[in-house]
Amino acid sequence: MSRPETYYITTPIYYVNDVPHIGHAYTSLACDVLARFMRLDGREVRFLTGTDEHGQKVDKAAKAAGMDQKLFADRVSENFRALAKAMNFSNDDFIRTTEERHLRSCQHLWKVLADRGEIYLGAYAGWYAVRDEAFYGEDELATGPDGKKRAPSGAEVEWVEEPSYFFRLSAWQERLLAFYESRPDFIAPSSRRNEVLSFVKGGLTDLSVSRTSFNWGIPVPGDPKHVMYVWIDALTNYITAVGYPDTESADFRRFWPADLHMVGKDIVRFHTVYWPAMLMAAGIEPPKRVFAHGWWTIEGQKMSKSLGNVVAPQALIEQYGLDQTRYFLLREVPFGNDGDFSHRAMVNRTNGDLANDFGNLAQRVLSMIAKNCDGAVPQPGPFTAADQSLLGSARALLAKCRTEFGQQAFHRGLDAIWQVIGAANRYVDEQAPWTLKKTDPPRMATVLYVLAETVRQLALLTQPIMPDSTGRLLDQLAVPADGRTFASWGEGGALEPGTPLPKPEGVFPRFVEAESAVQGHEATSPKIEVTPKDARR
Ligand code: ME8
Repeated sequence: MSRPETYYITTPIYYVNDVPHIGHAYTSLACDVLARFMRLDGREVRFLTGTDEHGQKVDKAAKAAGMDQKLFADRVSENFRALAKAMNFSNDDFIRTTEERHLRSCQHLWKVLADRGEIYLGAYAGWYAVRDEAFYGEDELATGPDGKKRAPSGAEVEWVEEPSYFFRLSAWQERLLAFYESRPDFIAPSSRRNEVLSFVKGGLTDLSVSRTSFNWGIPVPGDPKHVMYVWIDALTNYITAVGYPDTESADFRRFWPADLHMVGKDIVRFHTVYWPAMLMAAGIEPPKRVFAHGWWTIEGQKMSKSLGNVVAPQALIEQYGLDQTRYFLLREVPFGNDGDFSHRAMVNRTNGDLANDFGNLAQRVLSMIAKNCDGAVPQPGPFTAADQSLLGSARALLAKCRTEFGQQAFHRGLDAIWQVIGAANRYVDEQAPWTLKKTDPPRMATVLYVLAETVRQLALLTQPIMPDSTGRLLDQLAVPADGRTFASWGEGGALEPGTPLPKPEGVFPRFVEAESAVQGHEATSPKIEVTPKDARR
């Protein structure tokens, strides 16, 4: 048997100066959904996340906390592991840049670049923003009302003058442009691609890649007064995790180049300019794609510690549920755009899309089967055009989602799925199985079979987004563990008439309790009852 195709996906590694918030959860969630989708679709997946632990920003944060840098990093890194657990992320690895494997990898890459003449010693004199861990040209800065110079991100900059090694980035301008030209899908969405192209066309200067004014970093081989610039260290994590410097290792050969680096729009330049240039300079293939998603604000405001509006994913999970949080984040905003988080929107998605639409569909179908079909998958008769139309539209969803998720257009995939959920709810109303129960029981059995089969496929396909709830739904349809991948899509995995089904129970509860406490919330979605009326007939 031939080995499955691979899929290597990465999140940014997060700085350990901060508590994890929904911004971090968002990027990793998008990766988790793709990783789960690809596994279900038969790929051998490597999903990597981790923490970025060196550099001046972490050094300062550790000092402010009065702690040893490594102990500080150990502690904060744990919070990101806890986030991954709380969010049910299925990462295969969690890398920390303070690990031995990473030190080896970074120092090796450095030596390769130095041996190839891509790195030289000089002196840096210019502006640096610790918050962004980035160098800025004078022309990029603005002076605020307080007289302080600031980077485009709003971060304060300071003047830095110190001996430094440089990477010959300026020599890579034309080769980078040729690379972007040959790989139209390398940077997505296209707005970001245009931004990067114009930045590179504007000319590149050599990049300072070492610092001497502090020591919290990986020592430069042969010149340990220098520590590597934190971004060189950080980006290298993506190859460390697949075995670099052993480029002949099975992992490296199988998983590199990565299929996708998922990042936020704030760090596009590092991933699409510096990183491919460094890799090409070292004779390593660049990743296949970088997707930069948008920025979350909170109730219309920038999320910040000073405003006290940082949303902790754990708080949302407690309030609304894990899968509700996962669904909301990916559904609410077209992936790639900026989005605003509000409790009202969260309640509307939880109650509208999940409880009313998907939950109610599943619940009424399963309850009717439990009551009227001896608690077993009903035996269908011949299918009518309406039956075939519903089954056909459910069946078409996998191909649609392969395309949309493959382009990271989660919102479009989900929209297509919810259209089928809507169609299935209309079909229930039109077919009125509660009436057929009296007038035509065999037809009722067919209708309920068509619906159960539709729910099975909807549950299969939404597993990557809502693994827990859909798992319980598939349990209620008695779908065996080995029948839950996309290999069981369509007729091949269809429900077997006569299979006994467990007692149904709702999986998408309505958010009621604190609803009145949600500021400004009006009940925009119709109330539903916990046990739908149809089910009691
Ligand atoms: O930049 N909305 O780490 P970081 C959406 N260590 N996403 C957000 C967000 C928001 N409001 N805030 C943060 C670093 N993010 C480097 C990365 S990679 C080799 C090194 C997400 O802790 C988004 O993905 O500052 C952003 O790119 C990332 O967190 C920045 O995390």
